[in-house]
Amino acid sequence: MTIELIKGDITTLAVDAIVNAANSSLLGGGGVDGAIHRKAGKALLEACIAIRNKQSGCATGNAVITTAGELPAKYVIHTVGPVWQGGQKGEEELLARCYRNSLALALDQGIKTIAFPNISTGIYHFPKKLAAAIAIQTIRDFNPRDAFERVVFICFDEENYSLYQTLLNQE
Ligand code: AR6
Repeated sequence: MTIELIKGDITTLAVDAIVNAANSSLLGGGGVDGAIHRKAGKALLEACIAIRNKQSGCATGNAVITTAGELPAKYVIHTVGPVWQGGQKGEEELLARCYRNSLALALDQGIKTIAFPNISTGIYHFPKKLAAAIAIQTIRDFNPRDAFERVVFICFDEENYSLYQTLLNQE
């Protein structure tokens, strides 16, 4: 597995799957979720509504997969990160579960290349450095990691990008 770091917009990536930092309604929102829904168009929203009708949305830490509509990626994996509430509400484990469950879904689907945004570090206020450390460790610990050719961390803001650069270079 190659771990890659990119600075930019996840909606431009032609990977097998991009991960969306969604909310439990699955109906879209701001941040990266808004950008993904805007660019993917109606097919994505309809796929999300179909999942909602079957299983009433997506719980924090879980993930669901849909078509990617008009995006260059083939699939969107929607995961719901925890809202940071000070760190005593299981936020760290819930964030790790987002990465783990997204990879498990991808594995089931035969996905080889996948890109993650910095889940929970925007509107949900998870501390960026801690979130980056959890993201990297969870990806490195995933078993079987050889199932994936390429895992991309895509950072939209400079602060996340430089945190990832530092942490990825530490080993
Ligand atoms: N490409 C990649 N990363 C992006 C992009 C983009 N186009 N746009 C923003 N980011 P956020 P959260 C980064 O707020 O904290 C939504 O309303 C951004 O810089 O999108 O998990 C959902 O519906 C930040 O580092 O997600 C939920 O209600 C990261 O994406 C709620 O926000 C995550 O920021 C989820 O909050």
